[in-house]
Amino acid sequence: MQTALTTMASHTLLSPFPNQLLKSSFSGLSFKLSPQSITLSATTAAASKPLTVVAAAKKAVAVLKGTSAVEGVVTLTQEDGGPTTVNVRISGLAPGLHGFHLHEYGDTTNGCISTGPHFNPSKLTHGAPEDEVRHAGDLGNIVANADGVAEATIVDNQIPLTGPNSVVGRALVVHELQDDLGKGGHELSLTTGNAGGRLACGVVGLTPV
Ligand SMILES: [Cu+2]
Ligand SMILES: [Zn+2]
Repeated sequence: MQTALTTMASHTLLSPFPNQLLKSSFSGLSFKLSPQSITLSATTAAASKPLTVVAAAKKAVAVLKGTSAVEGVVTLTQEDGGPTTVNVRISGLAPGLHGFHLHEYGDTTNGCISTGPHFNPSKLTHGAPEDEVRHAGDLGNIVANADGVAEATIVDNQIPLTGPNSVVGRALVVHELQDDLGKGGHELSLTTGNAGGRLACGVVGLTPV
């Protein structure tokens, strides 16, 4: 804090503004501000644009758990209206492919069952992440290695962290079986990808950027 005060004092001396103005702007600053806040205030005084960019970055996290040993952590980050980057690490899986979706509700009162169907604001049928016709929540499959660990980075345009289709408050679910991406010919292919039981799930919640 001593450093911050010293910095402000030297800034005051260098300022071309009349003393009266300096006094009022100086007293308007609270000394309870963290160093980061002081930096933002200084940035705002110079140009307001950088502050807008800082405010638009969003980050969320989901901690996945179920009734078995399957568990994991998934982080979602989105910058300024761009795509959402999803970082996945889930352990305790059988080696191989597992369906991975964003489900409609962040409700786990009855375990992963109460998270409802795949998030589907456009009312389309189930598909692959790269398909035009897909649920917004269709994130495809993740692959567990021989140790039962699946790690993936998914970049997707249909699961924003802000706006009317925000996925904050909804849930991520990892499944027992491979998602057939709508192409398996099973009666469940066009709704769930026939991906079997829900092994673990977690509600997407905001976390500091
Ligand atoms: Cu699912
Ligand atoms: Zn789906």
